[in-house]
Amino acid sequence: MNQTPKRYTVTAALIYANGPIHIGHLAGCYLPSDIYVRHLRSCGEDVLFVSGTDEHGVPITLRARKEGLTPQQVVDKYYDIINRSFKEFGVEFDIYSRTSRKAHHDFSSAFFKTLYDKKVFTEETTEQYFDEEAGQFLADRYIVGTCPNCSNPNAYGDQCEKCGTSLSPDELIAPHSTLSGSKPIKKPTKNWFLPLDQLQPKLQAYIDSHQEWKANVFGQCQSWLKAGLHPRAMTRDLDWGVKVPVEGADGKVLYVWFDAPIGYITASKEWFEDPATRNTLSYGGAPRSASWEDYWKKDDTKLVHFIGKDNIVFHCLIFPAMLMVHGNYILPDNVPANEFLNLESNKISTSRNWAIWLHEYLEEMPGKQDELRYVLTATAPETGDGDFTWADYEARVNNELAAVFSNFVHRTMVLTHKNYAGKVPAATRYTKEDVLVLEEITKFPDRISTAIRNYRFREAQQEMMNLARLGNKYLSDNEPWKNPEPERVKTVLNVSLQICTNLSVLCEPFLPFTSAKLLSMLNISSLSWNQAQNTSNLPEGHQLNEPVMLFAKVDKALLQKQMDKLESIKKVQAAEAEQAQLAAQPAKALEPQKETTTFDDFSKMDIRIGTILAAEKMPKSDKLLKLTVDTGIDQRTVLSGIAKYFTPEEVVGKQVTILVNLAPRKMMGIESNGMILMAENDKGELSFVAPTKDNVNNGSTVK
Ligand code: B3M
Ligand code: ZN
Repeated sequence: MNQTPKRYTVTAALIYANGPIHIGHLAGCYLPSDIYVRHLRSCGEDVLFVSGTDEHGVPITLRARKEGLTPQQVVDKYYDIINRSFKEFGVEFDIYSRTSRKAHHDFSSAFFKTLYDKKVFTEETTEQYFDEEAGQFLADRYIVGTCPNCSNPNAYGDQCEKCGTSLSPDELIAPHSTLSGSKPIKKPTKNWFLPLDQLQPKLQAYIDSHQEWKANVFGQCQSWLKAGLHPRAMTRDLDWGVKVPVEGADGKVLYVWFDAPIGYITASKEWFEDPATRNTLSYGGAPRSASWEDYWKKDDTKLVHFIGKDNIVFHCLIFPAMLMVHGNYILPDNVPANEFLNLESNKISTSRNWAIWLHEYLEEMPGKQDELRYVLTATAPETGDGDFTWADYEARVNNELAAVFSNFVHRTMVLTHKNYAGKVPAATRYTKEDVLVLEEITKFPDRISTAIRNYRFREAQQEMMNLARLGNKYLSDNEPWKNPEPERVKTVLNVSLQICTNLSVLCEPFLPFTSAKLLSMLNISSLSWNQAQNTSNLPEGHQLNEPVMLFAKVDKALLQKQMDKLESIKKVQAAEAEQAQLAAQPAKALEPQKETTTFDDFSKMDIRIGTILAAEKMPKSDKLLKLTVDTGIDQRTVLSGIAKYFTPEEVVGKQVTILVNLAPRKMMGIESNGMILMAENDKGELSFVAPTKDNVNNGSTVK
């Protein structure tokens, strides 16, 4: 938009209510949006900040099947966990709604009806994939196959999450059903399509007018446009979702990516129409505009969608297309999508449980919200994928939050209490150096603001820390604790206290809990962003409250627990991977029957039942175990190539079948007398051959 916005509508992705929130979600869109909104409000802007859970679509029904719950039970369960953890983490939406509410069913259904009445949709009967075993059409995540774009073998029927391309089931190579695993057949069914192909020129012009978007977002949009858009079905043959409000659509619901973004609008409307849905916020901003329509239909509103990179196509092309054809709505002004966050160098994965879950963090590291907020913003995946590690968490908390921020504030407060009973001393005479420091202080609000408004949150937070660094250095350089001149000490502490005050404003978007503690220590109510340009916010003689420590070093024991938790997940993963690999090994073809042998030849073999009395690993061999076997006729040493499948401990005491008259053989300097008979399956796994009754004593013959 070319004008200065009068108000802002800020949305954060409506996450599927099919699992809890993890740090990847936080770093991807919830922390950046919360920082952005807190900052705007601190500047006195009029902002409506909405989010909620996406409670429709196949991700929900699949989860319900997995957990043995109904879809409604699944969304109720996860809505509660997610909503609670956001609140505790200080991500403060005006409203945290859910798409299963009646208000949303009504509104999204009416939106569809408007497009239908305007004859926007093309109505088409097409052959769609159908799972005969499950008796169901396969759309979206019910069907997977190979992505035609990047060859990812696990692309969904509506999108490849690896390359971000939006797909239709027909485009998948070698598709199969995720319900039964079977190869689907085709069956005709009627659906309503949004003609994205016809809208392409308008969408192209829209994207072209946003060269200022982040390179990853702009680039992806251009490449989809270049490939050419196709009509896309906006309805599905499913029973969970918003019913399609037209005749002849029994058993059909709206495509989840049709109704979900409309959820942003519904949530805004709910905030105005049903005050019970409003969250209580800990901070202010300008008064709100009169109606939800101001936030969605007025040209002087700036609409910003915060999302993760896998949602780009839906927010930058499909939703704008819907808004365009509906008419009356403004279009997204920016969609600052982040890349992904890794955890200890590995991709975060819900299905492999490789994640740090927010609700668990909050429970296991109580009171440490700002520490996590800080580290996640410091490593935010803004321009490329980021990586969270516990070692980095420890280093940043100890070396930055505790050693710089907290240390500076604490020293300033303690000295003021010690020297002046907690009353702000007067600054009587500034040195040249003081003047430079005071001048520098005034520049921070603008610097931080510019970075935030341009979606560079890492840089913004770094700048905020630079102010704390400046204060910490100023205090250390001036050493007021050992300066003999009382007037100088007063001035130094006054300047330091002004920095603390300005920090309480400038840290608030990033560290809201810390800001609140700081305000309470300083015994002031919050100031506006612009006031942080002043260097005399705290008047002389103002009484401060007792100091508290803002940040402590990370508790080693708690940290170790977190690291151990990841280690044990790794072990489970490794075991599962091994299992999967074994299962995936192609079965060996069964050996053909050997040549005929004679009874005489067979009876030359003396086969007995014996018991393993002792076992040990052969040094320098990963195959051989050295066994002592009681054959009933003697006790002897047998070397057996079973070490890959059995440990010495587990074979001791086992009854086995042994060929006792095999010619002795020397291996690795030890003579082996006989051979233990083993059964080998088609995967090459070994098992002992042993009697099935317990009356078979050692020495019994096998014929
Ligand atoms: N529910 C995808 C997700 O949870 C989708 C976002 C909707 S935003 C309108 O990642
Ligand atoms: Zn792909």
